[in-house]
Amino acid sequence: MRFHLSKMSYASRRRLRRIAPNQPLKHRPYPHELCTDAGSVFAKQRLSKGVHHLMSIRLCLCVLTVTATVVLGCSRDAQPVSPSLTPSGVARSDTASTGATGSLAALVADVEHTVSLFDACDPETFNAALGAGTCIRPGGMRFENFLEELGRHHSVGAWHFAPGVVSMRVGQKLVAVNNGGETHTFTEVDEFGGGIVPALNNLGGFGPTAPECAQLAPGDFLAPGATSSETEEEGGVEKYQCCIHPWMRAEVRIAEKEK
Ligand SMILES: [Cu+2]
Repeated sequence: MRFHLSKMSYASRRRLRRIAPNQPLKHRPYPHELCTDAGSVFAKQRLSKGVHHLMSIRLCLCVLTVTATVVLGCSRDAQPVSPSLTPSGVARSDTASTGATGSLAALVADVEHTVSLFDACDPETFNAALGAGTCIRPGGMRFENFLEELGRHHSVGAWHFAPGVVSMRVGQKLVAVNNGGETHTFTEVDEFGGGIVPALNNLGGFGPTAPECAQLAPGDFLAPGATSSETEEEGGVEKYQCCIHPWMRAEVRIAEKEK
């Protein structure tokens, strides 16, 4: 019982701190003290020994209820933190807690690093120029503006991989997700190069088609919503690009496993 009261007091302090963070902690009553005070006032009004006895039972029940709540609450707080996705979509191994069970190595191996493939195609103008179904997202950049920006900047910012640099470890999974409205590829290349659409290559000045882009299989094309993944087997730096929009690029830095 002494252990439970001690644990309840600690958790109650935490709960009160959340409610009123600027108040000094030592002046705030604990929940079991509130129960005791209320019980004392009530008992004095009755002035009966029997009622005192009844109140003692009530107080015990009150303390037990609060203790059970605190213990359950502490149990939930003690859950290990699962690897989570950052806003950029990358699961970071350093956000993983070792928790009470399971080894750090197992948690690191389970981490996925996601690269999102984005675009901003306008379905009306893209489908009119390139064929029905080319773009299936709502709104976006008109096709003529897309070509103009590509010619001027040799890239179109809304068409990109995010993040552009991924840091991960051997044994972890690299996942590509097409969150755009057009088909893209996430193709590993030895060196960044041109894609498979001559008009875009010429407009952007990307040079000859990368050899890996010239050997694409049907499964290498990721439709909107599609994903691909692979587990990295060895350390080093890998380059990935879209073979349709060659300025969409990512560098993946893979560290060796920790011994
Ligand atoms: Cu693309």
